[in-house]
Amino acid sequence: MATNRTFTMLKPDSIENGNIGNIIGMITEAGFSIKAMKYTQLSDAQAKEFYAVHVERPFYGELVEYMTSGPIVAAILEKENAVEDFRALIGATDPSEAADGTIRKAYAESKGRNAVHGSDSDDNAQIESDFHFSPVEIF
Ligand code: IDP
Ligand code: MG
Repeated sequence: MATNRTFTMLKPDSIENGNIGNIIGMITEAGFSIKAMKYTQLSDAQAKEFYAVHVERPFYGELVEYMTSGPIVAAILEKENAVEDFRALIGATDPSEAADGTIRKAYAESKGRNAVHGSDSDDNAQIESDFHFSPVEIF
């Protein structure tokens, strides 16, 4: 069932580069409201589990190392058509292919260090939200 919610993480490069405020600004400016938000750091086990779908990919080890290298901001966002609209707002995985006006175009450093995560389906948005938040943390 579509929930009009998606899940995001501002990745460690966004925090390192001082872009939390700018990226949250782009997200709320685009009409998303914040249902949950947390400043945290992923453990090795959490990053491995979160990205388990990519375990066979050559970049998996690098991805886990990067995602555990510093704090992240995790959030649940709400808007009509949230998953699709948020993927459009963040842009292509590789910032050199990301459209003007997207978060990754503005702030990503590379295909690996690409500023933000966005869920790719309603099912994954639910799974990823549950991974990071308990019901009492969602408003
Ligand atoms: P997505 O984040 O746009 O959905 P995915 O293909 O699901 O992209 O990959 C998950 C994450 O893995 C990316 O956001 C990026 O951080 C990292 N990643 C993907 N492809 C590469 C690569 O070729 N080299 C290094 N890291 C990559
Ligand atoms: Mg993905």
